[in-house]
Amino acid sequence: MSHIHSFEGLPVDFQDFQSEIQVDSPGRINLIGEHTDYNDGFVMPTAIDKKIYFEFRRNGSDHLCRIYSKTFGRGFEFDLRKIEKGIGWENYIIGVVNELLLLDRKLSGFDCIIESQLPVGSGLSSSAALECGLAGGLNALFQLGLDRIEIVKLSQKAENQFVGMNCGIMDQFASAISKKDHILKLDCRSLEYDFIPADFKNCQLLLLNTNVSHTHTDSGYNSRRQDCEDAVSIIQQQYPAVASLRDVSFELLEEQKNQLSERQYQRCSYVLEENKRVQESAIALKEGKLREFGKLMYLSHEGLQHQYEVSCKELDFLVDYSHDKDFIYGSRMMGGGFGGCTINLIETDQVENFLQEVKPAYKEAFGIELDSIIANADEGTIVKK
Ligand code: GAF
Repeated sequence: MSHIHSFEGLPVDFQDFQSEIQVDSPGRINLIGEHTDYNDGFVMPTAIDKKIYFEFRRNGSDHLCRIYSKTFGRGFEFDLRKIEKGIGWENYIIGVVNELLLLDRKLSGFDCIIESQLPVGSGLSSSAALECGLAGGLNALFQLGLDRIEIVKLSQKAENQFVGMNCGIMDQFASAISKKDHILKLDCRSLEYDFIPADFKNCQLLLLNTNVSHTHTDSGYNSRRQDCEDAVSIIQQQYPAVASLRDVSFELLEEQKNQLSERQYQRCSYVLEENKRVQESAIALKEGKLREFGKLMYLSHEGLQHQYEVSCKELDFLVDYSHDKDFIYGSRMMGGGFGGCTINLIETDQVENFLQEVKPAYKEAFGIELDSIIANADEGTIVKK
């Protein structure tokens, strides 16, 4: 028998909710550096101005936790003494609570109201926003003394262990650590980072949401990660010092090509090339060379489509559609893939015209509405008392 109980509608005693802590927890975009994080590589994400909002209060119980989503119009309650897996979004919440308990942090009963601006499955990482927002809020509510990096790590662990998605650290890091009007450049091995001004001059970042999600959390994503890890294990037989693809040069990969399957070789080539593109992109953006950065975005997409094989026909359609438009400097799929959004660097004064053209074209091709979001680089998790 499950100890997690779902309920519909706002509980009566939530109607006059006096919160002790409020948290604004953002979604993220990634400019470039896809599927590199779990290979100890480089990424360039930032939090955006689309968020999940939380309100927290202690409820006087030792063990009862009640969560209500205004967005879904329903909620659930669970018991701190009987942690077990739930379904769907419940696991991001219970997973974080579980990690806090495993760290021996003293929690007691709490109530939480959540409202989200992040479309689920769009690749804006509503999951990391949920995890980091919850962890940040409970940290403040119960004065747990965790720093931001600890929050990032435990949120990632919750997703790996409890949800079963072997994600890297990028999404949680971006959601928690970003700085308004800046792009993070993160070394996922050392966790060293710096900020690049998000100065896109006459351009903006436009997200096009395919509104498709072809695979469930996991299989496709986890199997790509497995391909990379298997390749590393093979290379390690001759080069034991190689701990991840970060330690593999282009020369070493060529030398090892015959030991690897064609698929493993393609996955590895993509990762090495994408890491190089991140370095080049950081320089291009710092120097304001937006066209150069845009070309790297297109190359990133090509690699994701053909070598890493995580794109899909809807994403490819949108990237192809942008290609001959001089006012679009770059376009690529963003995030884990198999659906979600493309990210486009587009001249600001062309956005409306372009949307009027691409939306009906997409609808005609797939029979699905295309949604659009202008994404601005924003601050990571904000906790307010
Ligand atoms: C998902 C994962 F959660 C990230 O860790 C990252 O690997 C990304 O896909 C691909 O770059 O968002």
